[in-house]
Amino acid sequence: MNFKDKEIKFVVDGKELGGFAVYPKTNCPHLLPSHIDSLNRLSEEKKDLILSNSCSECQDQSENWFCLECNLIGCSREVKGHMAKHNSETSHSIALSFSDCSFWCYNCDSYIITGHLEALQRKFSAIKFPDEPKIKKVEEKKEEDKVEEKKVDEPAEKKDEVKKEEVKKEEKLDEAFDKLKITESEFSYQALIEGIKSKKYNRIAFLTGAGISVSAGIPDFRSPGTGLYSKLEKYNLPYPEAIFELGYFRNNPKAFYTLSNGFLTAEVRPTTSHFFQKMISDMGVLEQSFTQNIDSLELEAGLPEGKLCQAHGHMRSCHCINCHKEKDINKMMESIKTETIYSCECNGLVKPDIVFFGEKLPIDFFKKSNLLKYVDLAIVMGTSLVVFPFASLVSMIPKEVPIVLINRDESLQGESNYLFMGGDLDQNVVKIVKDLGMEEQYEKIKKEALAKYEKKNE
Ligand code: CNA
Repeated sequence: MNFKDKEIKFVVDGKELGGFAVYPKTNCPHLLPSHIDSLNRLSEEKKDLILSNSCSECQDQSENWFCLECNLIGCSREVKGHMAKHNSETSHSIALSFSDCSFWCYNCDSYIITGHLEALQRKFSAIKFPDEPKIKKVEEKKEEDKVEEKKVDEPAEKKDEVKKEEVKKEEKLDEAFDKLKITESEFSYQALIEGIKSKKYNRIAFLTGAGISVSAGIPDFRSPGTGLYSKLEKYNLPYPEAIFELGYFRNNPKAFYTLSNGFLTAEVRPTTSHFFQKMISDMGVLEQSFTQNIDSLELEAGLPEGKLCQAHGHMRSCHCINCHKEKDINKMMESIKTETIYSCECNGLVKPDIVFFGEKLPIDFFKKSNLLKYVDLAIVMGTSLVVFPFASLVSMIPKEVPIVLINRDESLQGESNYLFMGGDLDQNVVKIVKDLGMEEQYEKIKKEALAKYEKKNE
């Protein structure tokens, strides 16, 4: 990985990966003590602005910046660029992003960071992405008490039966755990469990791929026999990746629409790995989850949107590839289900907002990748790590930070400070949850998320 000056290109082994990331400047000459004062005031007196705000010019609420000079709020260049316009009209240079609490200098045209700013960034992040309250609601407590009372009333034979069932379940789990392959390289499984339990690791990152959704019923790409790429013969593609290539899509959209029916339209529920991430988030120790998946199952599991970076986009919206107008996602899904091509009034093809090979990754990916410099544990799950630039995220994790890979194949090798948990992903995660002694919290998260899911799909 090679960072050049400020606007850097992702370069791995001399190969440019496409897309740009921005490395923060540490000596911005435009940052003044008055800016820090303004930020302190914001963190004390105007906290609400960090949570909800709109652009002073267009009222957009999706991605806004806060000018440290005059406290004006303006939308980003990804929206209508009103903060950039403000800078060109006034030369007020430094702004705080309400989306991810980073700082940008319009005069340096770069992200900026200093010790002061870093501390403030943490403060704002804590306001914006607070831990969910851990105090149980009175009703919940009453329900739990009722269950406990019921247990006490059960007759002795029933209790024995339940106990036998539990022992059987434990034996089955132990059998499954025996098949898992744990390889330690300077970082032990015990250190992982103790470090999470004690919250020694309190800035955890997840890097995930298709493998985490396989047990939901969505095939991955590359698993031999079951992966999507091994089922593409009938589409007569020049090579499997063509199905997700923009150039190929322009000339042969039918192939994408036909293949996506079933693959992208199936009703799927989150898996063990998604609930596990929500559990880590609820503990207040999740820095960010980066995923290559487009299924949004992390959100279905209850992960807050701000904690998730969907590097390859998602299926929650769609656009025309010609005039770039946003189109109706329900219509898109209907078109996929009926395998008919969805075209815009301008005759352009409509494509869901997933990143095809040959397209740039969302700006969110490049912004948030900077967070990896601050993580203290990285958990990589269900990915072959062959798609770039996502795979290059691993090299952005500081050397001293332990990496855990949970995957059938050992897609990372030669790392130090590294733990490989081979075998089935779900079983490995169940083992971790069990060894953390957090089965109850996990089950509660799962129950709540599935209940919400069922209600939504009624
Ligand atoms: P991939 O290359 O198919 O790799 C998946 C990895 O998961 C492999 O290394 C498998 O060994 C591993 N794996 C699969 N099942 C299990 C299991 N049960 N237990 C343990 N390990 C398992 O997929 P990547 O994510 O690395 O490739 C990136 C592509 C895949 C991205 O562009 C995604 O958009 C794309 N994709 C996404 C989805 C989805 O959203 N669910 C599905 C299929 C492909």
